[in-house]
Amino acid sequence: DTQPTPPMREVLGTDAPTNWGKWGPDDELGCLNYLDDAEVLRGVRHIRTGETFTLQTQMGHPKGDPVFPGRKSIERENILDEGSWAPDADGTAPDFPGGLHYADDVARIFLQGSTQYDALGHVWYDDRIWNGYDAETTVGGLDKASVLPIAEKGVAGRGVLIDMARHRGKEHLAKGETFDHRDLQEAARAQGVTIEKHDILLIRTGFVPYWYTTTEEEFYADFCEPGLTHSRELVEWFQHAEIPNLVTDTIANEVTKDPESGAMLPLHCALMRNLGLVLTEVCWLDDLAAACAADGRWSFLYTAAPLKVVEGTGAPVNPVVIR
Ligand code: UVW
Repeated sequence: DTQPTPPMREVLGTDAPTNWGKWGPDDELGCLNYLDDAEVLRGVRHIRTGETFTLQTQMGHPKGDPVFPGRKSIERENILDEGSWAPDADGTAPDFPGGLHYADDVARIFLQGSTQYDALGHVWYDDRIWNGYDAETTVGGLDKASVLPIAEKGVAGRGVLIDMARHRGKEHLAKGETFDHRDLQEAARAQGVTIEKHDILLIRTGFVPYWYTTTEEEFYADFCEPGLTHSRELVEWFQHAEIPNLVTDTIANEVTKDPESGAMLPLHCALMRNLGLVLTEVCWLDDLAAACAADGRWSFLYTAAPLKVVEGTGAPVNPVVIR
């Protein structure tokens, strides 16, 4: 295919739906503004049994962590352990009165290198990030729309899980396999649940689990994750449903390459940059999905507290669901 990929503004349309200005000129929370106190209580009303599910993947799994090409798994180094106090050690370990010994680790991580919240300023096109802030504000760290305001707020509300892999009778969706808002609603109907206004939307594809059962070569060969595919109707659907937060078990929450235009990650721009919809990626949804399938209840309280990384492009998180 020799057709050049059009610029993002053409892929999305110059009149693409936007929520810029909706919450004022200084907003850094975007659609999380929908999650007010009443929405938290609506989520609480969907707790029945008290079972809890953590949605983070392990950081530093022996297999390595599923990351977007170009990123790396956490590099964790132990810098103090019992050996630090051995007679032949270098003597730098602190000699605490009472003889206390302790273990310390230091880690180098990609903030987007495991289960994480993307900051609203994480992606952009045409020199503008979320709410119209100048892309210059990203230089050296996000001065605007970093992950910090999201982390300061915390996320809680009614979550609903749509299991696209189960709906299509697959262990995991295939590379490049797509679905849209109509497919989500069809799957929801089959599950007997309704996606309601302001729901935190969780979508299971089985693709992160696939990482743990295949080889690295196979996982990254012709890398194209399955996922939501861009259309104006889909973006309008998300805008009208006022979805605050999209949570998936893929690395990027959308099909990697738009099959129509060839653009990479257009929904990051259409949903995050333009609508202020917050993305949570690389989640582990299998245990939650199994419990939901077992008793047919697909809604619950979803909570998440990403780490408070000042100027961060994103932050690791371990979301907790209570059913
Ligand atoms: C990129 O932006 C490349 O990835 P993600 O938002 O999935 O971390």
